[in-house]
Amino acid sequence: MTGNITFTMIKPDAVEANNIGPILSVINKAGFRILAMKYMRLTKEQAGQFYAVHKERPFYGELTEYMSSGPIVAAVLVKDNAVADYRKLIGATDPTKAEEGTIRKMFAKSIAANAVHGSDSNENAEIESNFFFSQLERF
Ligand code: IDP
Ligand code: MG
Repeated sequence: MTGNITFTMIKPDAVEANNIGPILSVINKAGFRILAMKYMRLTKEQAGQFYAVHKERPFYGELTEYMSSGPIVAAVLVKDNAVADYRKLIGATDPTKAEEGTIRKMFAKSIAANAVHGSDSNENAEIESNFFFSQLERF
């Protein structure tokens, strides 16, 4: 199957709320194929590495604490125009500003605990996928 990749995580709040299944269902119904997937918990150091681009932001400590507070689902998704289409499907960072029908509107609890991650560029989709998955884990 052809297409571009994007990288996503189902964040600790959505896992805790038993929303792994419902979120994967929305992702599949929107036409994304799962290329790789794992269920795991990040250490605070790993969360800090993943979000290193936000190191200087005031919420960095809160974000890395939160992202290591419980298990997450990490996945690589494939679809034509995957990065932009997935950003559209997840909605705005702040769920109060996210459009109806978006994953964050349906499942997010707050601007920090906002249910899912989605890559913001093809370059970051590659970097983020490589952070979590080897070639042997991609199908
Ligand atoms: P994005 O996930 O929509 O791309 P980014 O600006 O890249 O948003 O921020 C990364 C993550 O940091 C967000 O998904 C959210 O979990 C958290 N975050 C962003 N802004 C805030 C904030 O103002 N307060 C607390 N957490 C934030
Ligand atoms: Mg981002």
